[in-house]
Amino acid sequence: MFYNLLYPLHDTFSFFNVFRYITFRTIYAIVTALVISFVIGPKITRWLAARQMGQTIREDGPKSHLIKSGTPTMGGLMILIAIISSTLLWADMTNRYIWLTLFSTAGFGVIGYWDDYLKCVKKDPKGLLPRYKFSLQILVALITALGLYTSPAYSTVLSVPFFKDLTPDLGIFYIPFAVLVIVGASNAVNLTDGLDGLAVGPVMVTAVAYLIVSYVSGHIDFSEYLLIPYIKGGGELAIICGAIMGASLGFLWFNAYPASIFMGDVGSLPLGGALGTIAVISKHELLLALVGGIFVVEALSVILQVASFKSRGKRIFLMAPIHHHYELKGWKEPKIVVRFWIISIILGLISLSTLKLR
Ligand code: 57M
Repeated sequence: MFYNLLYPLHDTFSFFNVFRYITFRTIYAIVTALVISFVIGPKITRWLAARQMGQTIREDGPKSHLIKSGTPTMGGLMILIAIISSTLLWADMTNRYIWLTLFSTAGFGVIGYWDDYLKCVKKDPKGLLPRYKFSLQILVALITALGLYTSPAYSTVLSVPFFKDLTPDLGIFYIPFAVLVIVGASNAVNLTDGLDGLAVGPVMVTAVAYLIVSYVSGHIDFSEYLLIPYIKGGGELAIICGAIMGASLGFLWFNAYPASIFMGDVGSLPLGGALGTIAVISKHELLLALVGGIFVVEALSVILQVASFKSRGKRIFLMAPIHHHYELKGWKEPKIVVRFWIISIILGLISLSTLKLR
C-alpha cells in the first residue's frame, strides 16, 4: 500500500524513491510483522485463556505433554494478522502473485480456524471431519492454481534442483501438481507442529530461503546469471516471505519452550499453504521438498508408520510423527526441537546452493 500511495510522489519528494526497492520494503515487512506479533501476542494469549480456548492433550501421547493441558491455542491468529497486515502495508497491491498468496494463506486460515473453533470452543474432539477439511484444502489450492495458470506469461515448466537442462513441461497437469504441492505443504507443517517451537523454526528457514529465491527469480539480471526462470513481478513475493519470517519470529517468542501459546490449525495450515503457494509461483516447487526436508520427514514418518502397521502389524517408530519417537526414546523436548532446527538450517543452506550448483 505504501508503494502504491507514496512511490508515485517521488518526483516531488525524492525520498519516496526508496519505496521502489523490494529490499527496503522487505526489511520493513519483517519488522512490521515482528512488531505486530509482539504487540498483539500477550493480548491474544490473555483473550484466548479467558475464554478457555486451551488445548486438550491426548492421553495416548507422550506423558510429558499432559502438563501442557489448557495451554491457549489458536495463536495462529496472531501470525495471520501480522502476515496479512504487513503484506498489505509493504507489497505492491497491483501484483497478482501477492493477491494469490494472500488468498491461499487466508483460505487455509479459515479452514484451520473452523477446525480449532470446533475443537476448542465447541469442545468437539474430532474437529472438522478429515474429509471436509481435505476437500476444502483442495478447493483453496485449486482456485490458487487456476489463478496462477491463467496469469499472463505463466509457465508450466518445472525447474529441477541441480539439473539446469531438465525442464519438463507439465502443461495442464501443472494444475493438479500445484494443488499437491500446496495441500501437501499445508498438511506437512500441521503434522510437524507437535512440540514447542518445532514447526515455526523450519517455517522461518523456508521463508528466508524463498525470500532469496523469489527476489533473484524476479530480477531479470540475477535470473539470467543464475540460469533460473525469470518471473516478472515475482520479486514482490520476497515481501510476503519477509512478513512470514517476522510474524513467525514474533510468535516464537511466546511459543518457545515452555510454550505459553500454541498456534493451532489456524496457524499451521496457512503457514504451510503460504509456503507451498510461494514455491509454486517462484517456480522452485521441488526445492520445497529439500528446504522443508523436516516437514517431508515428519509426513513420511506417518505414512511409513501407518503403511507398516497395516501391512505387517508392526510399527517402525515408537510413535509417529517422528518427533514423538525421539520423545519416547527419552530425548528432552528442547533438544529435539533445536536439533531439528539445526538440520533445517543445513537444508536451507544446501537449497540455496542449488541456485548456483546446476
Ligand atoms: C497435529 N497436533 C498435535 C496444537 C498445534 C494421522 C496422525 C499421525 C495425525 C496426527 C495429528 O493429529 N496431527 C495433527 C498434531 C497437538 O498440537 C495441536 O495441534 C496444532 C497443530 N495442528 O498448534 O494446537 C499437540 O502437540 C503438542 N504441541 C506442543 N507444542 C506446540 O507448540 O507441545 C503442539 C504445538 C498438543 C501438544 O501436546 O496437544 C498432536 O500431536 O496431537 N496424530 C498424532 O500426531 C498422534 N500420532 C499417532 O497417533 N501415531 C500413530 C499412527 C496414527 C501414525 C502411531 O505412531 O502409531 C500423536 N499425537 C498425540 N498423542 N498428541 C499420538 C498421541
